[in-house]
Amino acid sequence: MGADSTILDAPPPGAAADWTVPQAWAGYTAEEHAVWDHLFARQSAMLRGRVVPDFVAGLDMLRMSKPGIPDFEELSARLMAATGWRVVAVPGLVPDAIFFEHLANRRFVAGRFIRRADQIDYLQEPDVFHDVFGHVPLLAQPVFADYMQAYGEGGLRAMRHGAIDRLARLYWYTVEFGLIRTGEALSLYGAGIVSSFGESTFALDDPSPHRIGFDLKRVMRTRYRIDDYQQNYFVIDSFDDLLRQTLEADFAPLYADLAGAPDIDPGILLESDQIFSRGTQRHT
Ligand code: HBI
Ligand code: FE
Repeated sequence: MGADSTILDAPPPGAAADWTVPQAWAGYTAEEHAVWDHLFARQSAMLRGRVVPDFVAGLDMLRMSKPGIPDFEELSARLMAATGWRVVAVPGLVPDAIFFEHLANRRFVAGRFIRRADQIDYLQEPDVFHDVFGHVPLLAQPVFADYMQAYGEGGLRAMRHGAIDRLARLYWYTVEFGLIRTGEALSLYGAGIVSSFGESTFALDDPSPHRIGFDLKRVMRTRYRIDDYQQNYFVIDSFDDLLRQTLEADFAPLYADLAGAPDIDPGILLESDQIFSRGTQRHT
């Protein structure tokens, strides 16, 4: 996820200048592969009928149901053929500029470590299950793949405008915790949701959170919490619409506009919101 826990300012020993490390796939233990298999089976069952069909298509196309932690080389070869993206290993959270630079060049950075069996449901730093199971399937979807690259380019521009916080909110409420309309119903697509057992039902079915139509400026003004389920989720119409809304935005005037606008706390509804469901906010 995009949290800012422990980011070093220089690549640690063994990492390249762009912070990448070898995945060292042959070094995973049988226990580590078993943790992946357990999480994979549990999430695939949970997501049936809840996740956007493009996600399932991505899992299939990338042959991700093959047992064990995926080998990034093999995964990248399939992904490259689909959309020109690759998956590269990093030691943990990397600085924003490095993160954006990779995305802008169609490289998705993924942690290589996997949570321990006693940490199945909660961990602070993104591991290979979150990063690869959560994020990679949709990178095989051409429009979403373009959106991720545009986000990386937008990040590099946002750094020059001192607007990283705004952009991080966009990432949070789309790439990590986004919902999407599928006909009359809503489906999951955010990686933070689809890689979480608890949040994959909470985000879709619980009466507590608000579900609000996606609006770029609204999202960029909304704070988020990193320590619990979200109090509001934003719903996009389609990946085309998400890409169009963000690509069409001319970032300099957008950030100038937002400079005077107050932040919005999670859990708050505005007059102008398109409300899909008004939450009880019981779970806070
Ligand atoms: N590094 N490895 C990794 N993964 C992330 O998701 C990540 C990161 N560094 C910065 C970051 N995310 C975010 O803070 C940016 O989206 C703003
Ligand atoms: Fe993430």
